[in-house]
Amino acid sequence: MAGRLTATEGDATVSAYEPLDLAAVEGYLDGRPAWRSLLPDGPLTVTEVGDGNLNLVFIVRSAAEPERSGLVLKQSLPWVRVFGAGWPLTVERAVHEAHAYERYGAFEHETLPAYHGFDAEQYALAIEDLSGLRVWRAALNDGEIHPGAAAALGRFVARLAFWTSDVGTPAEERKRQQAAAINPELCRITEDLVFTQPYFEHEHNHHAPALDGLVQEVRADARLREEVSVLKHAFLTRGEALIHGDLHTGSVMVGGGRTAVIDPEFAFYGPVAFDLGALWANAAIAFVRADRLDRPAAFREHVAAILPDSWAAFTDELRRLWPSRVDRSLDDAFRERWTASIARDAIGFAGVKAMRRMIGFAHVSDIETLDEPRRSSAAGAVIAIARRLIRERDALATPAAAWQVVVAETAAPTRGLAF
Ligand code: SR1
Ligand code: MG
Repeated sequence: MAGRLTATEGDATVSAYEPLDLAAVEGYLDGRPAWRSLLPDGPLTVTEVGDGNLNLVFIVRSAAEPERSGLVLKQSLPWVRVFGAGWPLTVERAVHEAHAYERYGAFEHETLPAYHGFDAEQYALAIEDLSGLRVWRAALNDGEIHPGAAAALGRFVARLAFWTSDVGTPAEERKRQQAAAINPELCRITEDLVFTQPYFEHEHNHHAPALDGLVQEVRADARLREEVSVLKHAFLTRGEALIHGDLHTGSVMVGGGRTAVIDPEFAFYGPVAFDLGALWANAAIAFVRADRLDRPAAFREHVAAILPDSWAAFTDELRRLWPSRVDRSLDDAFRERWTASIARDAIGFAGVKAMRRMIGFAHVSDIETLDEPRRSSAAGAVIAIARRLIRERDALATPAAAWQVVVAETAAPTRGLAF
């Protein structure tokens, strides 16, 4: 392992914790027979595949049978991986990820990878090796069509909205669950990186020079900032359900007819609309990319269906589950009003989630891998979409109307770019 951390180097609770490295994984598994037994006897191969912003991710396989599916080990680092030790971050995020897999596993049998447990000393969890699947963002970037992914995600969000909220869990138990799932450090990342920093000058932010004028306009738009504050307050205070908290297309794997939701380390009791908004933001970004690359109509239609398909699946599943609710006083009329408010807020959250990927800290490969001038043109279109979704969400009201904004702004000549 890379070296034992003292309490002062990271989190106060991590004195026995050591980040794994390639050479250490095999020995580590020898000390965890339950996980080792999931792999064939004999030598192992270990690859580090973490391509997210935060963690170490190892795929472990049998050296004799490299084609055979192995095991994934995911371990928290005491800092933000893409930034380094200068941005400390609690390793407790692995606890939240493990807890979310466990809680979701009680009711979600469609979209989760097999979960094999958690090592509370090393802040590591073991899940199914999903190497036969691809990260959905990468698949979309390559123009692949994966029918059914959007609907599966809509059902996933409906089930967590139902089973972890007061609708599906008795109120006292729901409050205990909420207390156990409090996730302040990861929420703080979202509060800062999604709702605050993009709207001010901040060292974390970056964008292409051609976007300078547009970005200044965004930061000077008082009405926009007011709406972002309203959305941020909803994120801060509306503990409806144990949401995934980071449900972008990089947290989803697809392939072979399967859709798998991964990386629930941002899970906490928050607004259900935030998960749908994350998905819709990334659908909009993928749609703009597909347009700028002039992808075939069938692919563009596939991307355009992500929002309506996920929404239809969400509402259908919520309605299907409704007769099983534990609080019968929450009636059908409430369900319709709740659903309508989720739609409006999801439109706004889609706006802030799209905006942060253009002008904040963590950008997305959908846009970053485009050549100029396409890259700035695409980013400009996403900024225009995001701004309208945030400002106009109440007037738009329906997901279908929101998608019309995406289509119109994708086709509109991008204004305000300086080449
Ligand atoms: C510092 S972490 C940056 C982003 O990566 C994660 O996927 C979340 O979206 C977070 O905001
Ligand atoms: Mg992630």
